[in-house]
Amino acid sequence: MKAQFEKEQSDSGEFQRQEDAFREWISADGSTPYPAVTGRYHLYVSLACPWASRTVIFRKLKGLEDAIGMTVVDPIRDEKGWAFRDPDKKWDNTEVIPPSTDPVNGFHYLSEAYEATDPNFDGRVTVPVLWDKEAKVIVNNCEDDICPMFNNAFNVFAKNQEVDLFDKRIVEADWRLFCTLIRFDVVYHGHFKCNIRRIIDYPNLQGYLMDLYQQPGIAETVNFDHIKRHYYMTHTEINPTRIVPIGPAFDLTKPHGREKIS
Ligand SMILES: N[C@@H](CCC(=O)N[C@@H](CS)C(=O)NCC(=O)O)C(=O)O
Repeated sequence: MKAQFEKEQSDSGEFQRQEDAFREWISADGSTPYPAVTGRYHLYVSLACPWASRTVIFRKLKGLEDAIGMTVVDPIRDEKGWAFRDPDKKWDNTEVIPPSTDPVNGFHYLSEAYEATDPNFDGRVTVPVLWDKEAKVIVNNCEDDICPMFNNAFNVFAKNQEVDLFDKRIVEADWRLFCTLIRFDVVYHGHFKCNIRRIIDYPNLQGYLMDLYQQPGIAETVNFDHIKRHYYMTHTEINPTRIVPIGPAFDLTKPHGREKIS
């Protein structure tokens, strides 16, 4: 079968994810070229993408919302890739919404950020992107780097300095798993046909998921509308009708019962 991304297919047919192209580091000590300066960097994310969502969570937990701006791309990706669209105009299978202008750079497509950084870039344009507003280049497009960078480099002015996200009770690995679990029943179970069981069928996993969801600030980083419209409307090879299901019905705000295991 022809792969969705032919350049990323191994000889034996496995998906070999492309290497992230930009891996520069923001320095905590103020050294150049990327000193940790408030207001200088901007995060481009999709709330549908699990990797990008991890950076959104770290930005939130470290209290970096004032220090690092953020723009959310439209959840639906067509052949031109991630685009900026007016969030009040919802592309919902009835009408194609043209791109709007990103407030930081005037971009219409995220590919313009890649182009500005490396005119020869010919890989897939992915989120998250950490953009330097001063140098006008992408500093880093790898979630594995951006999360620890947010955790360490900005401690000078982070509001939640006492929260060390890497060695307290809830650790980085929990947030990584959270971003997968939260998408499972909503998208992976139906759209990706991973349907032997749902997370909700595992009471301990569901309790764990709800416990993380109920941590301060986390629920507002989760956008089920974006998650569902992204997957069901972007992967037309899997869902040619682009119909987005209304369900499943669930309530992640119910008591999680996890105090029993503390
Ligand atoms: N290795 C990247 C992965 C990011 C990634 O694959 N993002 C997906 C969305 S979940 C994307 O932007 N895909 C664009 C495309 O496939 O065209 C990271 O760690 O940040």
